[in-house]
Order: sequence, then structure tokens, then C-alpha cells
Amino acid sequence: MRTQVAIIGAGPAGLLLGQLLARAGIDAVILEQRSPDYVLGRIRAGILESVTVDALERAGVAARLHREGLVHHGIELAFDGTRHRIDLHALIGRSVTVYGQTEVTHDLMDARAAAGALTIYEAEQVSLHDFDADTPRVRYTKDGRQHELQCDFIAGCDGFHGVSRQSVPERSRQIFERVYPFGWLGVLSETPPVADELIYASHERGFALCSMRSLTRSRYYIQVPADEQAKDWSDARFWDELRRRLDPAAAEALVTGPSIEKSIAPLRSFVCEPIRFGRLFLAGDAAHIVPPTGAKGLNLAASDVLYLADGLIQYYQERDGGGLDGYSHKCLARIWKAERFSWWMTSLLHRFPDADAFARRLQQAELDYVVGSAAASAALAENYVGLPY
Ligand code: RFL
Ligand code: PHB
Repeated sequence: MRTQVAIIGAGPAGLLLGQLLARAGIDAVILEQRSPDYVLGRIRAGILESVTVDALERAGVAARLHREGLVHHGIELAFDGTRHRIDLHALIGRSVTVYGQTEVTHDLMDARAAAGALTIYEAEQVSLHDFDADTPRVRYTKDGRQHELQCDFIAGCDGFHGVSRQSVPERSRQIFERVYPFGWLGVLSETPPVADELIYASHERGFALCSMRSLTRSRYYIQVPADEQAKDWSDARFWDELRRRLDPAAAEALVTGPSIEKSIAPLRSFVCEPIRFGRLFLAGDAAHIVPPTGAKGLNLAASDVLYLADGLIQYYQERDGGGLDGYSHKCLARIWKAERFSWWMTSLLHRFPDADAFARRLQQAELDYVVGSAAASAALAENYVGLPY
């Protein structure tokens, strides 16, 4: 089989790329190791920057997002028993949209099916070949039979644990990494959100986040030690710990219920450089990871994909490889700014086990400064809504 672009991974990065290319008349095949239901069952991001919303509009998949997404003009920071609102819209003139990654993925899968574009699910033993030459190939096994896909380019959109980045010899890539000594225990529940906007809470017992998926479905997270296991957290224990980390008004208002999903995500910062190797381009979590505190992972995946789609469209329509040549450099500039912001939000709001009294006082001073200074609030807001694409 032959295609123009072989896309590895049917997460949001791979599906969005496929859709942008399909609309430009460029043929792409997606190889995904899991089933559609498995992909849709992963509960992850919830906050979309306006750049991401624009990308989904360009891909022709934003109708339901505009009907069902919740536009949020602000977020709240909670510490010392009080909540402080950061008015994103007043400070920066832009807002964010609450719309689950599951829904984004669903809409993209539907659009891909409607366009008749090929996704091969449950493709096993995917391997990448000859991307340093002019004729790259991808091999995979499906239903016990080996197949080969020939292509012009490979897009590695297969997430942090994917095969694409690992196919590049170690000597050709440089890794920058920080692993945090804690994770997030997340719960999804069919309960109304505790507040109209997201609450990011810094508390002596650890960080907590109150988020949502809709007006009837909530998503909550608490910071837990890195070695904690979700099975040790009953719903009652989770709600009790969350309540203790919130301000009294939120703790009082919290509506609890059975969890629909409960899992622990480790926190990590990670960047691979470069993100182009000959005819292989990495995009999304395959190229970088941010801790979820700044809500940047899915959004960065979308902006990588916009740069890559533009580069490929320029190549096919104008026979100009300039956009592809600039891909790695352009993406990494935006990636590192999101890495910095996500690291900073994480440092500001979490309890670090090795923090001494001095570090703790600095953290308190910084929280006071961020909510007390219009300039500092604006810097947070500017990054949270997303830097310009
Ligand atoms: P994905 O979503 O991991 O998709 C990669 C796909 O590739 C497949 N795959 C393979 N396919 C073929 N062969 C192989 N060898 C393969 N190996 C893997 C996988 O099955 C999968 O389908 O990566 P992508 O597309 O780059 O998307 C990235 C986002 O998923 C991620 O950045 C966000 O979820 C991060 N994130 C958040 N981002 C935000 O922008 N806002 C948020 O509010 C937000 N909250 C979060 C998050 C991530 C979280 N976790 C669990 C890590 C909250 C959490 C808790
Ligand atoms: C979420 O709703 O899952 C979510 C929201 C904001 C974050 C991280 C995750 O910063």
C-alpha cells in the first residue's frame, strides 16, 4: 500500500493532522495500535486554547464544540482559605473553552469516517524504516499478517510511549527531562461542578484542581506521592481529601457521587530535540510532555500539527519544502514557552517533599504577588489562554 503521509497514532494529534491534510487533498493513512473504544476511553485533557479551537474550526470539526463547549473567561487560585479570580478575558481579551479531549477525539473520528479516510486500528508491531532516505516505509502487523505502507513522509503522533521517537538513533536526538516527585489522582463524576470556573488550589496537604466536562459532569484532581496507587483510594477517601484542600466555601458546596473513572497520572516535563529527522516529523506527546498544571499538552499537540500541516500543504501544493525545514525550530520555540509555563504553574501550586521553610515562604510570596499584581496576573493569563500561534 502507498500513501503520501503515514501517520502513527490516532490520538488528537494524529487525527487532527489527518483531517487538515484531507481537507487540502493530501492522502494520509493512520496506524493506531489500539481500538477506537480504547482511544475514546482515555480521560485526559479538558481545556482548549483559542488557537486549538481555531484549528478544530479549520479542520471542520467545531460545530458540536461550539454548541456544547463551555467558554470560561476566568480561573480561580485558592490558597490560605480564600479564592482569587484571574479574569483572563479582562486581562488579555481571550478566554478558554472547556471541552473534553474525548469529545475532540470523537468529533475527529466521525469526520475521518465521513471523509472515507483510512485508519487502521489495532495495528501491531509498527516499525519505521528509511525515513532518512527518500522512500520511507512503515511496517505493521494486522490480524497476524505483515503489511508495508510506503509513503513520502511519516508523522510520529504516537504519544510519549510511542515507537516513532524511539526509532531515531539516540545519538541523533537530545532529551531534556524533569520528573516530579508526585502525580495527580483524578476522578470523573456525574455531579455538578463545585464552581462556575476552574479552581486551582494550593494547600499544605498538596495541590487540588476542580475542573469539569459539562454542567453535570465534574473532573477533580489531587496531588499524591509518585508511588501512590489508585486502588488504595476509595471514593470516600478521595472526596474527603479533596474537601480538606479547598477553601471553606468550596468544601461546603462540593457535591460528591460515585466515580466513573479514577486514575493516577505521573507528572513530567520532557522535550526531544530536534523533532524532525529526515522525513520523520514528531508531533504532540511523542515530542514533548508537560505536567498538566498549565493545561497545555493537548494544545501544544494542536499547534505542532498546525505547523506540520502547513509545511506539508506548502510542499505538495507549491513544491516548497521551506515550511517543513523550519518545522522543528518553529515548534520548539513555542514548546519551550509552554514547558516553562507548565513547570512554573506546577512549582507555584504543588507541595514539594524536599521544600524547606524558605522555599515555602517564597511560594507563598509568589502566590500573593500573582493575585495582587495586575502585571503578574496578566503574565499568568497570557500563557494560560495560550501564546499566539
Ligand atoms: P496521545 O493522546 O497519547 O495519542 C497517541 C496515540 O498513539 C497511539 N500509539 C501507537 N500507535 C501505533 N503504534 C504504536 N507503537 C503506538 N504507540 C502509541 C496511542 O494508542 C494513542 O492513541 O498523544 P497526542 O495525540 O500527542 O495528544 C496529546 C494529549 O493526549 C496530551 O498532551 C493531553 O492529554 C495532556 N493533558 C492535557 N492537555 C491539555 O491541553 N489540557 C488539559 O487540560 C490536559 N489535562 C492531560 C490532562 C493529560 C493527562 N494525563 C493522563 C497524562 C490531564 C491528564 C490527567
Ligand atoms: C481537566 O479538566 O482535565 C484539566 C483542566 C485543567 C488542567 C488540567 C486538567 O490544568
